[in-house]
Amino acid sequence: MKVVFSLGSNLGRRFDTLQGALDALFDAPGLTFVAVSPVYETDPMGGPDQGPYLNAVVVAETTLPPRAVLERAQSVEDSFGRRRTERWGPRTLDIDLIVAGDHVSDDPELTLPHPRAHERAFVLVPWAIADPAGELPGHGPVAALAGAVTDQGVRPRTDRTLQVPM
Ligand code: PH2
Ligand code: MG
Ligand code: MG
Repeated sequence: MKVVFSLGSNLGRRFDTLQGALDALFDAPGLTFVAVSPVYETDPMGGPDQGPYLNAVVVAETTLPPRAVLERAQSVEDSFGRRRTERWGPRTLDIDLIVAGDHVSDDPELTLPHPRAHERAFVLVPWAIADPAGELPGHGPVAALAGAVTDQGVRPRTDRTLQVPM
């Protein structure tokens, strides 16, 4: 099963946090790296007044159930000092599970696909680069969705490239 993660950081050493998170995600068995997008500097969407984010998208293959993939992502967030406080507030690290194969679920703890992915340029634009043939169940090809979200302040950071995890 293919899984897609969105990584974001707008506090602290943002790039180092994204690289550390990428490495940590693949530290344990069960997830196999497929691709990572370029890094984008993005205007904050929603929430309080807060600084710009760095965002990237990671594609992996897994044999784990979606719940175990989510737990992996949350334990990586916790290890980077993530505090679960204000909704959409600033954070050192956010890892969102965007899709898990073609699973569809409205469980509030794990909604699949991610309920806002189809309208968020900071997810769609990097995802379309990492996985040009990607599909968002219920919404269609990622490349077409990415082309439809403009003016959301998503700029490639060509000076920073995430290393493929070892
Ligand atoms: N994450 C949020 C809220 N707003 N804005 C941007 N640009 N990037 C994010 O990752 C982001 C956000 C909540 O998870
Ligand atoms: Mg999020
Ligand atoms: Mg999150």
